Amino acid sequence: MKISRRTFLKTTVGAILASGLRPLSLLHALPEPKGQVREFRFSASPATVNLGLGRDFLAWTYNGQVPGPEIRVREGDIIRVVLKNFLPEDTTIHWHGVPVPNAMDGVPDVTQRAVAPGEIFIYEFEAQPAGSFIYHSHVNYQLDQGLYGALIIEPSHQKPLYDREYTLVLEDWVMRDGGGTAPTQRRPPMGMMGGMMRRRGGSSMPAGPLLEPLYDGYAVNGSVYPEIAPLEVGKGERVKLRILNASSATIYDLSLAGHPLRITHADGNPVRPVEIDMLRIGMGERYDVEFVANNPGSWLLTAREGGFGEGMLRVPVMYRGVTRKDPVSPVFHRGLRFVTYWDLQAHYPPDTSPLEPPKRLYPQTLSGGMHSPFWTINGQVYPNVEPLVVREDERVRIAYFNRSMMPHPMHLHGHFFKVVNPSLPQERWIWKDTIIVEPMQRLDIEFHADNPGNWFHHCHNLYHMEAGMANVVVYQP
Ligand SMILES: [Cu+2]
Repeated sequence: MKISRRTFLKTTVGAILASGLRPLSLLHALPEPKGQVREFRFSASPATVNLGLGRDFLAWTYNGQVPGPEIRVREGDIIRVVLKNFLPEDTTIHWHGVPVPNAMDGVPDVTQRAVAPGEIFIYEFEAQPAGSFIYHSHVNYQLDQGLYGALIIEPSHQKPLYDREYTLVLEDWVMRDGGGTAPTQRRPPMGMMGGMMRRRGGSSMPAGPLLEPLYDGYAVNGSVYPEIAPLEVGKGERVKLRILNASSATIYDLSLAGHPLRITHADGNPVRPVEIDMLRIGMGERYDVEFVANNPGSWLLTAREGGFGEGMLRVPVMYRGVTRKDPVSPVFHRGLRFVTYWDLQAHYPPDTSPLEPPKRLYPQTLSGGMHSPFWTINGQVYPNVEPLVVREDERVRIAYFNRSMMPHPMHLHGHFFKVVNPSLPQERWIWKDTIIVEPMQRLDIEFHADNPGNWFHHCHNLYHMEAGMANVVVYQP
């Protein structure tokens, strides 16, 4: 049933229409899908934004705002996004984490021809499964220029067990015209010149890709502290935070003063709840956490200084009726409770995955950066890479080995994968779609090849991806 819908969507929507055509007339002939159709109209266009600190600057936006509008639908709904490109260059939208049909995945030259200036493209797919996701452009550095937003799929039948919910989109910003591509200081590759040399200007090495910028603002939902409105909570409430890291090159270690956090979902997938004091979240990762508001006051959710999060990201949490002005910061002392991927367990393990050992093994060595402007997988720079060939219904293992001094949040399109954890039975291995491979770490994942097509697989540090750290999973007939 799922297959036929995929095939159906592939053949009927997604056509690039000439500018000015009314796209809806094309769709009137389609049979009514089962879920409710939720239509959104997105204009990708340059716009002046102000994230705080009194700086107006020109960013690239969906509908004139950063982040773009939150898409919130129910599981089983049909999401239809009519994208019109008002930018001076090609664009696409990728639905990060959602296993959409291949033609809807939004990767230029892999799943579609990019949407040229003035063109319209219609994305349409079933909202499945429930969870917290991100949408963003998959062209050039557009993610770091402002083209991203939250995509929330609510469960179809399940009453929320919390009293209040907030979506927090974490964003690293160059607050100048052009965002991440603005002429600004660049971070040299780790290890080069002892990591101390700063580089000015919009380019990096001669003939190389852009190096990541030194960011000058960390925003949450488009506002930099102290401009950001406090998250208001009531005493005794159970509060859910959907934390989405839409940053291009920043990993955060987050802690909320006065309250432990309970992790309930990793990349949208339920995990056995675990109480922690600090949460590490890489680019492209999402965590749902909860806390009980039982400690009235004015508090801060903060990223640790000196981590990869630079410590500048702050979100105030304020109890109703509390007037205290200065919020209390968390203290990042030793002994804070945190978890690794191997401490998490799947909560409702779906049993779709065959239990036989994987048919294919792909070792993926991550390296580069030190003496070259490129980042590589197995020494190869995208697009000059060998594909990861799979057949439908196979179980595939990817063995990462990070031979560099930088963390790489690796992301596989179109599939969730299990994180291999030898100390747990397979049905307890957690499901994710993005995973940080730490410096010099070895880490394995396995996925079930159940979504035919060509799927991008890459580091979610945008600057590593653009510098070559990507390849493609290809289904062989
Ligand atoms: Cu990377």
